Amino acid sequence: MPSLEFSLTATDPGSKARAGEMTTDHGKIQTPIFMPVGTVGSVKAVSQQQLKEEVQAQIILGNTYHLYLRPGPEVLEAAGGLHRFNGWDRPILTDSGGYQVFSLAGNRKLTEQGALFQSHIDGSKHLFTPESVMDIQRVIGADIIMAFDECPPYPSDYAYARKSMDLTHRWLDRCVTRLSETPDKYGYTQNLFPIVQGSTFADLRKASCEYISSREAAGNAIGGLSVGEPEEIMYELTALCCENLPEDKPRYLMGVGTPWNILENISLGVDMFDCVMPTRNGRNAMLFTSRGVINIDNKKWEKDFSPIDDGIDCHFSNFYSKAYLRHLVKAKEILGLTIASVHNLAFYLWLVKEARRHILAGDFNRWKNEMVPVLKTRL
Ligand code: PRF
Repeated sequence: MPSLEFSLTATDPGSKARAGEMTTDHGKIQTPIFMPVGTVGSVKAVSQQQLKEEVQAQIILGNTYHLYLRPGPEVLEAAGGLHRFNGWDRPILTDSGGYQVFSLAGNRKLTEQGALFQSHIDGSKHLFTPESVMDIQRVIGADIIMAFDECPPYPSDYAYARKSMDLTHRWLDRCVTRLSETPDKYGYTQNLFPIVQGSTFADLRKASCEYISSREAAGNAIGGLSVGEPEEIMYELTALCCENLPEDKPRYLMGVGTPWNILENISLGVDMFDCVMPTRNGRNAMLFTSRGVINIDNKKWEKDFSPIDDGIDCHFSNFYSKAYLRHLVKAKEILGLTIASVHNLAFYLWLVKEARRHILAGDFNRWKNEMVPVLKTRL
């Protein structure tokens, strides 16, 4: 089976931004792209139909850690994979679980073999290895699957960062071997993306990019950023990684970020993003709009009957008013969570679509510099 294809459509003359197109067996993805996070196989508070029609999502994310614990590989295998299980027939990417083990599980222990951890649901003990994580991702059946890595905390000292990076590289080799020994399960190709680590150390990041690039994967990810370091440091390291990763493969910056983080990182050469921010912050009354950031809890919106955002192409955002959404949030109505999540996701998808349009038009950098202060405005 042919693997994922990526072609560059245009590059921005004023920055390193690129517009491209990725082809998977579940359809095409136009880049730069934002991927809504559907941790347990569901984007919280948002239906698959809303993801297609309102948000215009092209690809969504799932988490190996969560799906392995619940519903578990047996159910997913019986369903015929996650696409069949949740009805999402467009591309899916799954994260490998290492990151979630370290942010969620109790009593975790890292060894050469893998990560021992206790479930955050019932305290049961489990071992993730590069091999088991590949096997689980085979069963889940995502189009893009992530290598098993360790994301060192910020700050980490040089010795720890180096040891951790070397372990991530050895784990990558075990992932590649396991994947080559196991066939695609559901008749379409699953593509492994390796992950660059190296904490905040330029020489480690460069070495990691070289190691990862030599595996000639269909795409490459940048991990270990947006873990508490200052934004300027993140941008420096993203720039360095983009310069040292192949030009002709998609670059995925994991777990980033705010709308302005996304525009800045697009300008450095990143093609793919995911983050819980639009959904998680949306459920906590924070709205991202084309005019700036809104705290919908604030009394100032009580009688503001204007649309949530008439600057983007989403029916929910154009139809429901700020005052009505504020009322739903105050009354803890379930619909409030849905409207806030759909709007924020639609806004993120609108933002990357606009970025792509400006890259194609050749004026991305000028637009980005105008847009960033607008996006940061507290309304
Ligand atoms: N590794 C993996 N998933 C991740 C990260 C990582 O470093 C991050 C870091 N921002 C988010 N999600 N596997």
